[in-house]
Amino acid sequence: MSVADAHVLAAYGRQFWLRDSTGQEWSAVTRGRHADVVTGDQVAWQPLGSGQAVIEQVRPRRNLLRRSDLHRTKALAANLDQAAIVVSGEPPFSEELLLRVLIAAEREGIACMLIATKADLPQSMERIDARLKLYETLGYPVIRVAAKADPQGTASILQNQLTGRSTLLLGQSGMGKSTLVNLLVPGAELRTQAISSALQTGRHTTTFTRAFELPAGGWLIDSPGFQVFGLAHLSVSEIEHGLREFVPLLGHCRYHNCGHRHEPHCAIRSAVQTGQIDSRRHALYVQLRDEAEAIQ
Ligand SMILES: Nc1nc2c(ncn2[C@@H]2O[C@H](COP(=O)(O)OP(=O)(O)OP(=O)(O)O)[C@@H](O)[C@H]2O)c(=O)[nH]1
Ligand SMILES: [Mg+2]
Ligand SMILES: [Zn+2]
Repeated sequence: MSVADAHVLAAYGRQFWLRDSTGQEWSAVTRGRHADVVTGDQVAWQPLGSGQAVIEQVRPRRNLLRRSDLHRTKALAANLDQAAIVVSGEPPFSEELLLRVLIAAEREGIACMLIATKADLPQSMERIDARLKLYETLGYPVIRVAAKADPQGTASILQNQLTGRSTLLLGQSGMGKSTLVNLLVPGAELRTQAISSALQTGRHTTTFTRAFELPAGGWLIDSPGFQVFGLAHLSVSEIEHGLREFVPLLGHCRYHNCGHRHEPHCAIRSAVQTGQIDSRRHALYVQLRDEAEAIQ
């Protein structure tokens, strides 16, 4: 007997949490050693009885956001409409990590926005405001919220952006991702605890990626904070194209293989000198390019 595809709500190591087409949820494993299943996947599956299921096959994905180092690729989530990078000034977010995420998402054609939280903390926003404005200038929507001080206002602003879409929340640990999920999805905390105890994980900081259905439709996916975000799976060209202000200038340097570092008559460096391109973004780009060239 064949059953309709299920939606992968959570992935933890080799264990998964599924929702079937009737809304019933299942703890699942994959058949054999194949474990290439990720939150947001649609899968063919079979019940094994007593709430246990087995995943037979992953359906083709629209996109797959991932990070990687030399040894391993980590898939974060699949079939996304957008990624929301959660940042705050307390603790100050890393612009390098932000850029890495933006580049990885660009490569997959996933739209990105920034959610800046903790507007209620003194100086939290002031500290990062100039940088946030830069990202707005680059065309990334930036949503400023205070989840703790103004939960209702925060919920209504975010509902506009999130309803009906599948959105991955990601960012460094402690930025406030889970706080936003708990605000927007009634019962999310309890749901998390249920899955955590079924999968035997910890409970405080987020330890695995999980999707929650939004009350008005769409999916909100919480993920564990990260401290590194490797781009070993990307080419130098993909990195260049991930800085959107670079794109119109690519191909305008004197040398077709210009690295935009020290080369003469470089369109990108000229734009940095005139202030048209932000010098900090350029410096981060050089760092990422050095890193990519060292391993390619
Ligand atoms: N003052 C203030 N504190 C906040 C706000 N949002 C979150 N916090 C606090 O920041 C801390 C971290 O919040 P979480 O939502 O757990 O952060 P996270 O991004 O999910 O962290 P990880 O799961 O470790 O990746 C908690 O102590 C929250 O109470 C906010 O808007 N204002
Ligand atoms: Mg969390
Ligand atoms: Zn150049």
